[in-house]
Amino acid sequence: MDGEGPPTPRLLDEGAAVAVPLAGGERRFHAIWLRDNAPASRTAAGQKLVTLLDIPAETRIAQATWQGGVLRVVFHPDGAAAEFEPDWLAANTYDRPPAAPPPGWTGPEIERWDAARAAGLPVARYGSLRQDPAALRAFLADVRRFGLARLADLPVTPGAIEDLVTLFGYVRETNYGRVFDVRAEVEPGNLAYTELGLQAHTDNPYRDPPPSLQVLACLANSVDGGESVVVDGFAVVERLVAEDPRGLSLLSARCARFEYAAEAGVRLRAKAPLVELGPDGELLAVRFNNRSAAPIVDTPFDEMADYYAAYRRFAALIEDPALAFRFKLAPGEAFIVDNRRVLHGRTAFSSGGGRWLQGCYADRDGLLSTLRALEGD
Ligand code: OGA
Ligand code: NM2
Ligand code: ZN
Repeated sequence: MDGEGPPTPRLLDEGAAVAVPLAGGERRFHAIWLRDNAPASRTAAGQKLVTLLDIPAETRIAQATWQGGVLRVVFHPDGAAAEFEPDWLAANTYDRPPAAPPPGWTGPEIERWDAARAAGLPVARYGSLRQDPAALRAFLADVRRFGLARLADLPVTPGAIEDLVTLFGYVRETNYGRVFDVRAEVEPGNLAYTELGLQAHTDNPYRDPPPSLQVLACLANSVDGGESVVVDGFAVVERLVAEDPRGLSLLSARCARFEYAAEAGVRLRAKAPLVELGPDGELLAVRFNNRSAAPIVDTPFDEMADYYAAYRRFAALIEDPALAFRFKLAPGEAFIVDNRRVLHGRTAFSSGGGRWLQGCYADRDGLLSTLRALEGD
């Protein structure tokens, strides 16, 4: 004990690590980790100045003591010293019992939804988003939590969608343009530009990476049909795992292929699993787009029949009316989806030019950054 302070940290394994008593209990930290995270090796803006190769490979802790409420560590062999706030150490601990959540898990910031829950989500007013940071924050937080947010009162003007994206991030320009018109065309290069219904899908899985956000805004929708449908792909995966864990392991372990080549000068191709898991089984993304599916050739012969059975079940769950939320966009209404998570589609509509949407891609990182800044995080 150092006088009145908390118990003295204990050196472990000849200084390779230290066990630090913190408010939540004792937490171990490696010498190399502490040295790599020493506050003084960053600029005032938080950017790291020192690379790992600048740190001696044989770094050990020579001494660790509390001084004035902070942990002071002296390193061997060069005698460098660094100080760590206990709150910072507690917030950045990696000394936890290994969690073994089931594959397909998601963190606390994600809430899965079904059709009934989606119907109850708020519809934001565009004017409020522009004027009231709290309203913008709530809207963006819904995108993070549900992968979906709806909006009304957007000006019924071509290009208004771009101003909407500017509120939180950056337009992702593609071969379809910064903003694209979705309406029936005479020689459609994409089934989007017809009156056909579109099975719920994620957009552009033939890109690497696919755009992680899509906004669709309505300028006209006086047709019969032409309803929008959205489905939480993470809820679909949850159902699939509950029924058939092996189905999930097949869809996540083997790559599907996608391509789009209907325009002169465009040959987009990508391969990725239909369900993407992180190395620790965290559910990261789904990709599902029948229009752009290329032959699946990365699943071995002996697994293909089971793979297709899981793929079919995935497709059937997407159609389940309990999961798929349907609504009809009116002029001035829009929605945003997390294109890594939420599938969208539409029902067929009567011909005659009465339906006109504009779409725009953007990315989640910009949205989440704006949201954290609004949250003061
Ligand atoms: C698309 C699309 C939806 C719609 O173009 O990819 O999903 O409502 N369109 O037309
Ligand atoms: N459009 C509408 O991923 C897709 O091909 C969906 C995208 C053409 C930009 C259609
Ligand atoms: Zn689409």
